[in-house]
Amino acid sequence: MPVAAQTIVPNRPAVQPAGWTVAGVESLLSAPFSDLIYQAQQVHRQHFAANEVQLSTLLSIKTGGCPEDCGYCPQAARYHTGVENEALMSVEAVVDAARAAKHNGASRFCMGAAWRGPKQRDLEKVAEMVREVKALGLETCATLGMLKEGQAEQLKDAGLDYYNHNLDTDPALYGEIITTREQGDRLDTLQKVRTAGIHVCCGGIVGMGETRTNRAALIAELANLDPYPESVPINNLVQVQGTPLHGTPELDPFEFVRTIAAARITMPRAMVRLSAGRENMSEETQALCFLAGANSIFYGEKLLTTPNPVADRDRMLFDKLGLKPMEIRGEGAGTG
Ligand code: SAM
Ligand code: DTB
Ligand code: SF4
Repeated sequence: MPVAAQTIVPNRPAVQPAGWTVAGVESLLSAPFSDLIYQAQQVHRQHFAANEVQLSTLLSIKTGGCPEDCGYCPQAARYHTGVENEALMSVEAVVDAARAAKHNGASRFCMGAAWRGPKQRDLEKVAEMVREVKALGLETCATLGMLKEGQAEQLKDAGLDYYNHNLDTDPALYGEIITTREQGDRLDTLQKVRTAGIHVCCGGIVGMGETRTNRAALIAELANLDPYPESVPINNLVQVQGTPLHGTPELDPFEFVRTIAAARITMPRAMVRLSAGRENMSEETQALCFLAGANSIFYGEKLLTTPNPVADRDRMLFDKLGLKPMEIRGEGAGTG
């Protein structure tokens, strides 16, 4: 009789059955690789079609010149990265890009802006973009920075499905990566997004020189959000010359895959997105990420300012692996 793979029983606190401790997540991350992947596959198949991957296309609707100092970001005004500043795009140009993304097979369109947060006048224009992109039959997502009172409601009224706002890293490391805001500011915006009834897309970045314990702390923090996010992007740092984090030692690809698996196990119904970093990732590593429960990618030759695999390359990879693009799942998509 074949021996069943060992199920990893993480160290959960007794009084808080839904809670994840950092040690519990770290024990997942440290498990024998095959056991971890086996468990992640089981969880994945309980909640999702095994071979479907959602395709999201990103567009930078306002580029560069950001006043924040995020140590990873090529769009911060204070770093000299060669990114050209571009003002907020016109509604027409954004809708044209969304139409092209839909034509290429994307089901979600995500609009990103290099702001600390949107000014009211800009928000009204973004709301118009959301309205028109939604009317094309695409799911809509926006990432605009911190929101003020009432702004999340305006985006909801325009038809925004998801708001992306990442916790980025272990709370204990946050101050080393970003000094112009605190992680608590992020939590405030996430609360506003939730209260407005918009789905939360919230994840982080790995490969910033953090330890496995730091990665466990990030995953535990995300999984303990109540409720946990509907969509969890796991970004591998894209190193851009001129940013403080350029030159950070590369993360071992197996550690990246382990982080995806831990996100899948701790947030079973979330869309786990294999996000930034695919341009320099082997097909084999990407396949392991899908095996570990990733079921969403950014699709199209550019992320916001940095390269992403061209659509043909992804189509070939999907053919090799027998993967299919996920259809839009209707109202409530992402909640599993
Ligand atoms: N300015 C807004 C904000 O920070 O929330 C929205 C745009 S910002 C570029 C969106 C996310 O992109 C960040 O939270 C971060 O997680 C991710 N990101 C930025 N630069 C990155 C890089 N070089 N590598 C990986 N992810 C990155
Ligand atoms: C997310 O978590 N990753 C995307 C999206 N949300 C907005 C952004 C990745 C940006 C990578 C660096 C760049 O292209 O500028
Ligand atoms: Fe600005 Fe967002 Fe980049 Fe930070 S991640 S510098 S807030 S664009």
